Amino acid sequence: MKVLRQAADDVAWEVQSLPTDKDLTWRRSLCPYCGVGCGLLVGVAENRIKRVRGDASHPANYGLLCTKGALLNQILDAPGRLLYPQARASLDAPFRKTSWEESFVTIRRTFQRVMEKEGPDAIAFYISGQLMTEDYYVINKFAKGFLGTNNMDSNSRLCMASAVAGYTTSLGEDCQPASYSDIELADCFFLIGTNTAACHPVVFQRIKNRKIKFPNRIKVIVADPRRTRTAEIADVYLPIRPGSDVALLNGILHILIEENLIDSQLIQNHTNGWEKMVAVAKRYPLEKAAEICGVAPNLIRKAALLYGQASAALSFWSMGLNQSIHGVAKNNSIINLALATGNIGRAGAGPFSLTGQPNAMGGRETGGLAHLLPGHRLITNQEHRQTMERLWKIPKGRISPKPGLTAIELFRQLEIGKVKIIWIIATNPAASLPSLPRFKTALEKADLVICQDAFHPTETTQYAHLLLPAAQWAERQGTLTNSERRVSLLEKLVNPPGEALPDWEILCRFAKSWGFEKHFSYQSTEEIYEEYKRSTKGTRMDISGISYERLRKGPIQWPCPNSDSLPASRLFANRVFPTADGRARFHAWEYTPPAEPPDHEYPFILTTGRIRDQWHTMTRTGKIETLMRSEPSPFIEIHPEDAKTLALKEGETVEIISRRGKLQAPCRITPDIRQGCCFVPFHWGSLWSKAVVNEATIDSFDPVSKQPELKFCAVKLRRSSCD
Ligand SMILES: Nc1nc2c(c(=O)[nH]1)N[C@H]1C(S)=C(S)[C@@H](COP(=O)(O)OP(=O)(O)OC[C@H]3O[C@@H](n4cnc5c(=O)[nH]c(N)nc54)[C@H](O)[C@@H]3O)O[C@H]1N2
Ligand SMILES: Nc1nc2c(c(=O)[nH]1)N[C@H]1C(S)=C(S)[C@@H](COP(=O)(O)OP(=O)(O)OC[C@H]3O[C@@H](n4cnc5c(=O)[nH]c(N)nc54)[C@H](O)[C@@H]3O)O[C@H]1N2
Ligand code: SF4
Ligand SMILES: [Mo]
Repeated sequence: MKVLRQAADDVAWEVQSLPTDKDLTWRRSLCPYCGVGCGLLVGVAENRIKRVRGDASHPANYGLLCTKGALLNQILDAPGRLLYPQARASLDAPFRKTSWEESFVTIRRTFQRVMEKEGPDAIAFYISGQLMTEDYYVINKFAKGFLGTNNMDSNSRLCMASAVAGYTTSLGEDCQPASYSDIELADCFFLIGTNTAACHPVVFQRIKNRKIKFPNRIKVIVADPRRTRTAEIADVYLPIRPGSDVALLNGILHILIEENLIDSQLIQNHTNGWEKMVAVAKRYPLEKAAEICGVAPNLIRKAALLYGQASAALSFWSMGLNQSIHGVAKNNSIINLALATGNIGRAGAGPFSLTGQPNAMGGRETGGLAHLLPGHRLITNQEHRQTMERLWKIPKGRISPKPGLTAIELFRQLEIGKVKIIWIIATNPAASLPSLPRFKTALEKADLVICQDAFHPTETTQYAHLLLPAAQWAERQGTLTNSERRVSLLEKLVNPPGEALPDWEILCRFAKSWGFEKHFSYQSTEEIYEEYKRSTKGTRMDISGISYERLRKGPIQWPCPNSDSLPASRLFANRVFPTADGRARFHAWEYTPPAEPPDHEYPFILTTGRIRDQWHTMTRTGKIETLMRSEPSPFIEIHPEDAKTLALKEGETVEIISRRGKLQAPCRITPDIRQGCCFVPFHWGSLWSKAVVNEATIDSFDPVSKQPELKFCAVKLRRSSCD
């Protein structure tokens, strides 16, 4: 085996021929963590994954992997696997082992009792962007088509909802226009609200490689209140005040208009709303934008000129834009820049929202949010509902026309007793939701909490009456779609432990026990995929041409309507957009303040996010020693001036108090964060430490996308007395 390992900062880059170890069988797989969707080669022996390498032939990563992906072999045997169903009558009773059949009887009885009295909308599913497309499809079908409730939302509401709404309102549909291959064709990168180096390390490495290769020609702009490692490759770093992105983007557009760096042809022939856009942008002259954002005017000007003068610019963003009560406005505003400068539908250009979870995109495709149906269809559209009713072979009018409760709404309804049952699948809300004190109480009020997870305990299993053991990653088969619309097939390579089952199978077994044998008797994930595929026929995200057989030869991007068609790697090359008149829309937004601006009593801004070596609530990565080494414990980042005012020394424990709750974390004093702001990673839940940042965060959400403001709330800080 030939392995060339280049020492890179965050990734091991391997150029390789297929391994031929004697004692291992090497198979292709896919990383189950982030939306980069890296291809893997895994070495299997005796029903165990022994080794993991990057797949040099996968176009998302060409063999690159980050630390989390490289250590995946350890997650299947990580401590705390949930091995069999467990039940208890009340939250203070111990769990006892039960059977699948008995579990289904419990669920059925409680469902029936609640439905008789309150109707199906007293039941809710809270699912995850880490499920596979086939799981998503059957859960959606069961809830919306058979149980009769649209209360089926996903943690993607906390993650991608603003991007979905942003693309839909600006471009006409939730279609990410560019591809990763555009990275090697772009000459300007605008990274805003994304810590790409930590969260999409392989994408970052590709950008960095390009910058290293052409250091003068390639320009990088980074806008983030924290100078993360992403900013290390920046020509211009904009340390903006949290929440001020709309002012920044309007200010940049203002300069582009002044300097005539706009694509008048595209604007005139293929967009609507330009006049209003110009009027709004004019209200953001450089000095005003700079003042709102809290950065030097010349930096904004420089960024605008780099972006505007580039021959092809790619903008990347993620949670710094999405997780905001202005998430949709921020998304529209970054897309406005791409439309105004013609950076869409051509090589090296595009407004590129980075998806967080491995199948966040697949969830959107299968209608895995409370307002959606498969194939980018809408619950509120009668024709869309009828198409799905025909496909699901259910009576006309069966799907409720009322959009279901979105994540935060759902937990608020649980709080007031309107929702009685919640079935939680592949997500850990008792650690990842904002305003935890209130939502933990809400969970305690439920008649039945079902937690379907690969691990126990988690912060959420503590609130469950019923635990259902799920197979994870290579223990099951299915498809995933990454950020660039690329569908990959993940094969089952080992057997799940104990009685654990794939998520789709749990739902299908339950649906059959409920009496829907005819509609849920799938023999394989391929059969589910083929049914789902039919729902995409003729849509913009047509995957009719993508079969399991074809995917076994390699991953494929949508749209791909025919089995002999080559998929389009770039959308909107003809500048025709999926709106009624074929034109994209400028949506002009004014800057407005966040939900909870700092004040005299709570003078600091708390922002939250991720670190490179942990995945979310640590149920997997927290159990891998090598990954724990780089950041063994949580921390709060604060600026040296603020530390001075608070008389804090490095490492001292700080109490962080908001209007909702409090936490404690040792302080890390660094000039890399804006003065007046502090940052705490959200990985450490209550099973791990006292630094549970979601005890303090706020559950206000964007009025359109319903995505909560996880990146901004007001707090006060003080030296902890228990230090
Ligand atoms: N290592 C690792 N990688 C992951 C994950 C993980 O848990 N760990 N999770 C995956 C998932 S699901 C997601 S959604 C992605 C998230 O990926 P990212 O969005 O890159 O991650 P975050 O750290 O949440 O936030 C990104 C940055 O937004 C900045 N920010 C905060 N407020 C603002 C603001 O108002 N404006 C701007 N411009 N920036 C702001 C923060 O300082 C932070 O550096 O990562 C994916 N990849
Ligand atoms: N403060 C703050 N809070 C945040 C964020 C933030 O930036 N700041 N980000 C938000 C975002 S973007 C996201 S995506 C969420 C993520 O938050 P969560 O979704 O709550 O986090 P995970 O730890 O990924 O939870 C996944 C769960 O699924 C289990 N699991 C793994 N594989 C499988 C499987 O195949 N089947 C089943 N059934 N279970 C499985 C894992 O053990 C784990 O318990 O957090 C959100 N919360
Ligand atoms: S970049 Fe993302 S998909 Fe690739 S190995 Fe790392 S976590 Fe996995
Ligand atoms: Mo996410």
